[in-house]
Order: sequence, then structure tokens, then C-alpha cells
Amino acid sequence: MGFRKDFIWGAATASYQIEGAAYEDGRGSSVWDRFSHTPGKVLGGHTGDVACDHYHLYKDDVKLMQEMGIRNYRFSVAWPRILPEGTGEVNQKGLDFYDKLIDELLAHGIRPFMTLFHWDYPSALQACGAWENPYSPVWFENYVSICARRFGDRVKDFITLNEPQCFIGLGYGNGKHAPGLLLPPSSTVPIAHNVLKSHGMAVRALRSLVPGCRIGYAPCGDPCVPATETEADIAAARKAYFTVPPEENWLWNISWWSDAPMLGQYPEEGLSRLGKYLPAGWEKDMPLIHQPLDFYAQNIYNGRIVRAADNALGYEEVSKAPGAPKTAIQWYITPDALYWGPRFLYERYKTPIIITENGMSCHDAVSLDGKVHDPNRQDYLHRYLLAYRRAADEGVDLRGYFQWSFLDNYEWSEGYNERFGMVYVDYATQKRTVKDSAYWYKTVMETNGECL
Ligand code: GCO
Repeated sequence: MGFRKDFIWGAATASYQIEGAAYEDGRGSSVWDRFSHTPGKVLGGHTGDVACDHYHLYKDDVKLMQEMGIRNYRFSVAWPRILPEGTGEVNQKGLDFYDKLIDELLAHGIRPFMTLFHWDYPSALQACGAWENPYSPVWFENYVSICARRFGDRVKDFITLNEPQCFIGLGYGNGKHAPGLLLPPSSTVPIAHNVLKSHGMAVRALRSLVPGCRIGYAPCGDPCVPATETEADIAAARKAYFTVPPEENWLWNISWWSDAPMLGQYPEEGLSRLGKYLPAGWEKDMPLIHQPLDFYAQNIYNGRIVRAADNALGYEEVSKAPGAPKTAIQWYITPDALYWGPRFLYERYKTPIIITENGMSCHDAVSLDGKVHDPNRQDYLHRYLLAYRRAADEGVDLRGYFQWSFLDNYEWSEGYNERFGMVYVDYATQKRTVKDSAYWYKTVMETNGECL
């Protein structure tokens, strides 16, 4: 059976990771500008000040996308470029940049998928508490409405939030990402509620301002892969995947972040432990959070191996074998995560699925022949896409796949140390070199995966 005839193949990026021009044309400060310029926070003190200079090179980059056979491009809008103070006066030059990018994409036959928030939160609103502030959903709704009014005549595909588990878990939980806070569940649970309200208000605004739009939401979470395909291990993996972890790690889960927007309720087993931290009257917010979506997105890179166990949980995680294959960023290579994740998620949420990120960090370099040979990435992608296609063959409603990433780019607290791109970027010269695997991926896209 394979992938649907209208399956969406594409590539993804994010504003702070590729744009640069951090202080240009009226862009306001983001928490990542502050964080990356704080000594000791980011490897090598790397910042997104210049990144891939996509702000100035976008026309060449879009032309390159077309040449590489990319027909769908997921990018994010930098909130502080549109509203330098997060609210209030709009920066016309910020709007102009995305206008030009969108027009360039459409002129090259590339469908834009717009992520409205991919972590570059306005510093001015951080000073007002950011997601901790009960007013934060209104700030986000205002920003989204401005984008919808300006771009909605040409952009019809939207993703509200990218990975709340990360921007709250790493940004407010363990402090490894901007804004670098270390807050307890008594703070992060109400914060998460504000984030989910923000998602709901954004969906409501998009529906009213962009008739016929398609909206998704892109959380993340390492899928649980059964150690064997026995019913016992499958049941154990499914249970582990949707369990809300104990308090100190509660943020790293699927069900708390997805049951509310997808099912209109927080998971009972999480509520029994975390419900005491929710704001008074939280129940009345659930219909707002539970807005109908056109697709449920997920970013999947690797998975955890789980088997049934005779313990209180009924499951246990299986350690990877010594020397098991890993990517350059030290993530295990577990292709079956792209079968079991979509399968379990579709069983639970019964909503069409798009993988909005999957890809591999490799030790890429330009060889003597001037090319970038990345056989490991091609093999990684091949294995993961075979697993993904198995889910499609078994009836999971898969709508798309975006490779992370179009360009090598700023990998957050790892700086420029990790290369996830289909295109190699020489940051000293901004020279782009298409990697070997991208020519293979072009054939995958052109044959709708039949060449796999
Ligand atoms: C994420 C983000 C991306 C990362 C990519 C590799 O998932 O962390 O969405 O911005 O760069 O996933 O880590």
C-alpha cells in the first residue's frame, strides 16, 4: 500500500537556528539571544547572531530547495521579529521578511508550513513572567492573529507550538535551555496549563482568520518500542509511552501534553499526582484547549526499548546493548520508533499524523572531492522510513514527513557542533554544499517512498 498519493514530503528548520540578523531591521531580543550570550550556557559560546544568515540568503536557499526536490517547507516565525516587545507595536520589516520568504517559496512551487512558536520567546515578555503569566495566552493569541492576518492569504498550513516538553522542560525545568530556569512542578504545571491554553487560543484565532486552514501541534517524546512483538511487551510499551513520570521528571511525557488538546482532558494517572498544582478553575479551560486539529504532529528521533515486567509498573526499560549504534549527538538509532510511535499515537488520538522532525546528526565534512558523503545519514533515514511505511501499510493515517533539517544549523545549547542538515553549511563562508543523502531523499520524495 505505501504512503498516500497526497503524502507530504518536506524539510524543516526554525527561525533562531538559521536566520541570523539577530539585531537587524527592528527585530527584538529573544530569550535565546540573552541565553546564548550568557557565558557558560552554550557550547563554545556560540550564538544565533549570524547562524546560516538565512535572513539575507533566503532567495538562494529557496532556489536550492527547489533544485533538491523539496515541495513542502516547514519553518518558524520569530515572534520578536514581528513584535519586538512581544506585544504592542508591530515591526513592519519583520512582516516584510516573512512576506518575501513566503512569496519566494510559492514562486518556486513550495508549500509553506508555518510554525508559530519554535522557542525564540520575546525577552520583553520574559521580563513579565512569560508562560508563567496567566496573561501569556493572550499575548500569544495576539501574535498569532497578526501572523494569520498578514500571511493567511498564502499560508494555509500551521503548527502552533514546537515541543512544549522541551521549551518548558529544558527552559523552565532543568535550565539547560533559555531562559535557564529551574522550577518545581508547582510552577511548571501551571506554566504548562498556560502553554496549552495558548495553543487553544491560537487554533481558535487561526480558524477565524484563515478559512480553510489546516492546523497541527508538534510535541515530542521518545516512543516506547516493545522489546519483542508479543502482546505482553506491546501492552507494556504502550503503557510506558503514555505514563506521566514521577514528579521530578513529569515534564517528559506524551499524555499530559497531548491528552488535553487532543482528548479534552488531562490523563487521570497524572492528575492524581499533579492536579494539586493546576490553577483554580482549570476545568473550565479544557474546552478552549481542546480545539479540533487537522493533524497531530510529532518529532521523533529515537525510542526507548520496553518489555513487560513483574513489577508495580508492569514494565521495565531495556538497556541498549554496549556499542549500540548512535548518532553524532549520541542519540541511539532505533528505527522502529518511527513505527511504534505513530501506531500508538494514532490508536490514542485517532488524528492524522505528520512527522514534523526526524533526522540525524553526523560528523559531516567536505571531502577532498568537494562533496559531503553521509552514508550513515542515508542508512538512518532509509531504516526509519521503512518503519514509518510499515505503519502506513497497517492503516495508520500518516499524512507527511519532514526531514530535520534543510540546513546544518544552530543546535541550541550544542551550538554549531551538531550537523543535522541535508545541506552542509560552512559557517565561515556561508557556502552551502548539498550532502549525498539529499540526492537519495530527492528520489524518495519523487517516488513517494516506493524506492525504499
Ligand atoms: C528539537 C527541535 C529542533 C532541534 C532538532 C535536533 O526537536 O529539539 O525541534 O530545533 O534542532 O530536533 O535536536
